[in-house]
Amino acid sequence: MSGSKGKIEQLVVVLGDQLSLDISSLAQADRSKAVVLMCEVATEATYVPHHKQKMVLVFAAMRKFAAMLRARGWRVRYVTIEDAGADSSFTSQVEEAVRERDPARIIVTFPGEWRVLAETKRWERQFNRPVDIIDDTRFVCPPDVFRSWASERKSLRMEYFYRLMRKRTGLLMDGDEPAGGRWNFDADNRNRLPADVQPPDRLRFEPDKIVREVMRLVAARFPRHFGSVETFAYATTAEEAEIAFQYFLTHSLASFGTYQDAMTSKHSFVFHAIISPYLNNGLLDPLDVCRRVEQGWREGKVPLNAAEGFIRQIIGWREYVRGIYWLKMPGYATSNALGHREPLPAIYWSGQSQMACMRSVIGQTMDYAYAHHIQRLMVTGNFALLLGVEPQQVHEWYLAVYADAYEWVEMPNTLGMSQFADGGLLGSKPYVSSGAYINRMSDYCRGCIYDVKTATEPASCPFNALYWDFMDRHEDRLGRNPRLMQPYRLLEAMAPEKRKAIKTRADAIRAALRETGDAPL
Ligand code: FAD
Ligand code: DLZ
Ligand code: SF4
Repeated sequence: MSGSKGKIEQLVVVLGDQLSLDISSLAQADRSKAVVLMCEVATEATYVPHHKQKMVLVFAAMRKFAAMLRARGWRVRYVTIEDAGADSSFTSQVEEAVRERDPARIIVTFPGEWRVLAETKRWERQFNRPVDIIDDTRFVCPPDVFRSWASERKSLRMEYFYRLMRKRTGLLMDGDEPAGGRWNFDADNRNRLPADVQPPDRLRFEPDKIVREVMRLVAARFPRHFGSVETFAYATTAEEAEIAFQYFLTHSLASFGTYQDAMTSKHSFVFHAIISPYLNNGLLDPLDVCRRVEQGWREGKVPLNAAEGFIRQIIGWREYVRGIYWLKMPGYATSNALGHREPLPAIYWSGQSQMACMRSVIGQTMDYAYAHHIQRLMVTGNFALLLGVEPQQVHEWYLAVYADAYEWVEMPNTLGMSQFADGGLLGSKPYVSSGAYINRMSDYCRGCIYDVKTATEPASCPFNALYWDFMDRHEDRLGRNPRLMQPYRLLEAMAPEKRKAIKTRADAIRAALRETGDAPL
């Protein structure tokens, strides 16, 4: 901890995912009159069993950011997790700072979680002084703009919101028209990874002294948290994050769109950017990365399908899920439209499964705190949805295990997009598939003990029986969905004995997962 004693004008609270030099709280503050408070606290460290690498990233990046602020003349009061008490929280640390420095006002940028916003809103009364909660200007769409967009329409489809964001930012626009004459080039982005296409190695940032210290600390204090700490290789400063982004621009962006949905056990990252942790904690600026991707296309270095696909993820999906989060919280957290109640199987925490796809995706999640979008959606998410796992348990898992997981972005992706728990607010149909989709988009099935072509025989791919059983169980709710006409027609045409065999196999899979922790043969 540091900072001299005595009354101050402003206490600026900078949270662990607000590590941007131009964050609105710092922009509003006066360096000569303010003390910046940054704190590693027990409540944040333990509200889910965060992946050890996520914790190393948060703490190391916070420590380095604090050092940078000091070098730029800010007074910083930094509390480490060793100094903070076992029941420390943002509020307990603000309370101590208020007691010691008696600030005239408290300034904080709008937090990324409803829970933390509720906490900051209590400070004004609790500490009897003004608290400015300022908009987070790192986002293109403020929550009230999203709210008014949503209030004007019945269906909140991302595609229309995305067009609005294209117009608002001017990204990939030629006047009022979308560049290339189309808003969306997704149809060009569904390829499997051919054997002769080699994605680049992941760029590793070797741990320096600060990172190594935090790695030791996290391993010692949080041994029961998810994942391993040894393979940590994330960037922990804005300069390093910039290098990571440039590496993506040079080595991966051109192929990003084409192989966006491809999965392979040989390469965990394919042509993905691996920048979400930095966009979400403030080390990279979302609009800046989009502008530079557009520039790559305008200079003829990047195909339009890749540039558009990438920009859509950031000003489309990323902004859209944040809008949904703030529109629908706090009720959103408990949504469970399909009434699912199964426990999350033990394989999600152990990674030990006979299913090659689950083993591979959960295994890389343990090693790198990373899986790309289709792995999250169509392997681990798909399996939990087919099984009927209680969505809140799925949400807790995703919030814990990925380095980029903060509730505003994770929850709508999990409860909405992946688990259909919001009943179709985010997606017009559930993202479910049998093993055939995984087989088409990956090499997992080739090395799997299960047979991806069968559903009811011994050693049949568990996704197959569970897929038809899911359709069967939810026929009342989903049977008239025009986007599910084809599977429901096939289900109708299925012989009753086959339907019964599917149910028997699906029940056996569920029972085995509950009892032994893995799917049966
Ligand atoms: P790329 O595939 O290279 O995409 C580029 C960027 O686009 C990402 O860095 C990310 O900022 C943005 N992006 C892409 N898809 C989405 C999306 N659906 N929502 C928001 N942003 C998106 N993303 C998170 O940042 N944090 C989460 O906690 C998170 N949880 C998820 C949970 C589930 C169940 C699912 C299906 C998706 C989740 N995502 C989450 C979205 C997506 O999987 C990740 O953003 C992406 O895998 C990050 O890897 P990347 O940087 O290599 O992304
Ligand atoms: C994720 C996380 C963790 C593990 N620890 C801290 C912490 O000790 N201090 C902190 O400021 N932030 C931490 N974070 C990120 C916060 O949970 C995040 O800032 C809030 O979710 C914002 O709403
Ligand atoms: Fe996964 Fe089924 Fe393929 Fe095995 S056969 S890898 S369980 S989809």
